[in-house]
Amino acid sequence: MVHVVPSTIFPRVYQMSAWNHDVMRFEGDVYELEVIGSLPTDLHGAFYRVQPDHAFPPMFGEDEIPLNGDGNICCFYFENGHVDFKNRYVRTPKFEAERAARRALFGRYRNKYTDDPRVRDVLTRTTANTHVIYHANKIMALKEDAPPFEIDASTLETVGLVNYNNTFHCPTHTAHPKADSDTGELVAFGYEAKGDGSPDICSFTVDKEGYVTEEVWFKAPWACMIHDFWATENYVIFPINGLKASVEQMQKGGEHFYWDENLDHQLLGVIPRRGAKPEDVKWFKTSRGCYSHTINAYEEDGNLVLDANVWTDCVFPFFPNSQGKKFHYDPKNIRSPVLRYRFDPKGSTEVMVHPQQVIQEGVNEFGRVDDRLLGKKYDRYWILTVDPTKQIYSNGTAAQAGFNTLLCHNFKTGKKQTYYHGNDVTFQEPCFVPRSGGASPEEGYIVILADLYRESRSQLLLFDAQNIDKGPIAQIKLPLKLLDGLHGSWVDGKDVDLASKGTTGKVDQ
Ligand code: V55
Ligand code: FE
Repeated sequence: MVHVVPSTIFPRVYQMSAWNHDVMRFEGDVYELEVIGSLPTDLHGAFYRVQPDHAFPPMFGEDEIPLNGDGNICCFYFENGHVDFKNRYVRTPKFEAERAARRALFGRYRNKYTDDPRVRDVLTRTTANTHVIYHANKIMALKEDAPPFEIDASTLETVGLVNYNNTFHCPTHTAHPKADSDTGELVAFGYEAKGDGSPDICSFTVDKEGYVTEEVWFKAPWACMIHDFWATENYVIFPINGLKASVEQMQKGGEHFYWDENLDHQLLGVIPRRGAKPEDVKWFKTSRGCYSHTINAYEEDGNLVLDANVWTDCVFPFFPNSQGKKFHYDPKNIRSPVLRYRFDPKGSTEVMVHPQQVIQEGVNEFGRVDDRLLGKKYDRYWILTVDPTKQIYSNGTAAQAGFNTLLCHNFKTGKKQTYYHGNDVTFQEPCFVPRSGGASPEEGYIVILADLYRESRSQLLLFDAQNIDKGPIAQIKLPLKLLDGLHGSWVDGKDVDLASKGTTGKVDQ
């Protein structure tokens, strides 16, 4: 009898196409990238960023969602006016097990009940696909359902799971921790911290040596996706939205989250950053919407100032609503204005917190600041927006926003600058790069990936951060097209060296 091996073939029309149209599955190096324009020669460091990129056809085929791809990290290493590129998957237990089997063994996004029985005992089923950051001599790949994975800064090899020198006690870790540039601390949290569907949050701080120094556990009013948060000098603030976790739904083989369309409000959970007790948390009500990413926050005259884009409906249309219906709204009607909240953290929670100001109308996402100003008063943020007067390239997908424009907002002048690269181009998240030599805040560059669909290539654009409307000062050409990815970080050259643990493969040698 002939033994028939099922062929490896990815579904062509699937929910993944709500965002990522395809898979890349590529690992490799490109030495000495082509550069149009000229690079500042004192720019020394690396831009790391990650994309979800299914290594194997997903177990649930067309019903897969884009958040479940395997973390595939790339690095653009800059030195002496040269740029080298490297791309490598994170070696998670999931990636390794599926590679050995040459097929998917893990089921749905954050649903262990759908996994192949032979992988029930793995350490973690995370995909490590959401952010890459630097802290305490380590490059870390993050996903909010698991501890970080350390990545070698030069080779992109996976070093292993991070436990903060055995001081980390939470099974989950946000992909959006905030670094405090004054203290060198990393302010972070884990949610669903006592298991799938638990409303428990563990709010913690890692010091500059990589040890957990603050840790407080408390319960949110309900368990939901807490994808990002705000941190100021003295407070941390958790946005609580209607993307609720349901163990019942998971056990039925469904998604981890559902959208509670009957919820008429959201919450802001405020707790002191230092020395907090569980009973110190205060829950402020805010208007209906869907929190996703924050931009920045600070304290002013005893008030908290919180900036974020807030979606008018469920940010992820592929999660079902409470009736089990997916794609429950028309993505053309959704908006995501940038809002500013200002309220007294010591004030009454009986009073609803309304946004003080709409800073930017329309569809906006992936707002970033000069990270040295996280938690502090700041002048500028850079964000992706959709300019409806220009071509909105959607890649033929159901719900891709088509971010065609990079926007810089200046609070001090009230002025905005924008940049449109051309038709059939979409942008990925911008990242601020400080100018070398102790430059003042917001002096530096913006790096941003542009996906050139006509040429099937991606290009990393480098802007003078304060003059994006003048166009890129350099365009770094890639010979391949990356997928729509998520987040990334600029890491200074000396930190790249500190975070390089391997002995081989240094990109610049
Ligand atoms: C996001 C991304 C995730 C996730 C939860 O962009 C939220 C938001 C790539 O994974 O698991
Ligand atoms: Fe994110």
